[in-house]
Amino acid sequence: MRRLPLVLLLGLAACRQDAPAPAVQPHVVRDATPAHYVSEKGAYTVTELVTGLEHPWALAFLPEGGILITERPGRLRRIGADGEVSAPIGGLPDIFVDGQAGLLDVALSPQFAREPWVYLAFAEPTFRGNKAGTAVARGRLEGDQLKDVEVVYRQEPKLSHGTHVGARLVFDDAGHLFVTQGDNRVAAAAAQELDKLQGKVVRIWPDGRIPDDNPFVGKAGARPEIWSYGHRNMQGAALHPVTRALWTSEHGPQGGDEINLPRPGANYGWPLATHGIDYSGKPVEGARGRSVPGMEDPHYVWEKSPAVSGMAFYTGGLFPQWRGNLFLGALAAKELIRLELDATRWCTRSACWANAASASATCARDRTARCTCWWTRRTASCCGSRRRRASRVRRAARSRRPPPAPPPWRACAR
Ligand SMILES: [Ca+2]
Repeated sequence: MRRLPLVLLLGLAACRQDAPAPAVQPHVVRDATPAHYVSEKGAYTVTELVTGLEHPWALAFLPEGGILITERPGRLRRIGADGEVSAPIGGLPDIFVDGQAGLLDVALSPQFAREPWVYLAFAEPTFRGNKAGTAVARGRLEGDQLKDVEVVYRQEPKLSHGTHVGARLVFDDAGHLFVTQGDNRVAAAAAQELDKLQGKVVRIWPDGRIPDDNPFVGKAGARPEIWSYGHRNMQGAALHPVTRALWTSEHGPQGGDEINLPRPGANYGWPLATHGIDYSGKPVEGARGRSVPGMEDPHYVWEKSPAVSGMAFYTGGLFPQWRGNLFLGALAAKELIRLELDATRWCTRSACWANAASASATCARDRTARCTCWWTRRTASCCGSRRRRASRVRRAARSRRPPPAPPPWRACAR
């Protein structure tokens, strides 16, 4: 029986949004009893390591061992290599805590050994304290204090009353920092407005400077921080381990959770294009349909929303059968979702999304061959019948029916 560290589950499943306040201070669980599961691909065990955390939201693994972990109500703690849980780390910026808003992501500088910056994504209050916007601060970790704390990015104007603030942090290989943001819910249309930062992925340098090659630099009426737009609320983001492209997960309204591969300057549709409906049961205000010309369709979409949150690609060696798979926490479904997807957009949706087994890894290994999974002998066999799948897609195209529905998301365990 294989053992899956709880830290992985904590990082991806994040937390329930209605979790009660902890009755006890966080502490290590001594002599925890492992729970055994059998998943679609392999068996594993889950062992509880720490209990008493309040809305644990994100993890960052320290190079010397140990973990930094955020609690959404505004606490950052260190779980030491010995498993002990620290008191809240001091020096954090002002944080707006209400509903979905609070302290969210944590990430380490890619040069952490030389520059021990800790980056925090959080909801920053207005000076009146009645609204919030997504912000990023960094500070140097010295013991259990953050020193030299500075806000390197902030969303202005701030429109959130505690909803849809994102926010995930991802560094790319060139050292840029991506920040995902929500539409603040009160401002869904703002996701289409390029003079606002709601509903956008932004790309900055870690000190807050704006890269010269951002897609809207020098364009009148557009914020130069913007990388992509038309997003609803992205709570997950990760770099693909091989293509190194940014992937994001996004909450739809009622239905229509999405995975996207944000490209510079592209429009991802919200609220004009969506697979979901409003919570009232009516169409989303302003929506024109599931797909709108000139806007990007999702790379993957859930018709029924599991409420996808944090995400990560599995690259470890402990579970070779999961290598290259995408894992997502799901707040409503309370699941850890495992998806097998293709590495490139070119071969997705109507064809390869139903691929099984090592399609993702195979695609990922050969970037130049594009849809390698479709043509290589190895993947053809792991995808099942290539001929049958191709036939299904062609039939769908001729009849003008939508392509075959993707398979239901796959949970690793209940
Ligand atoms: Ca979309």
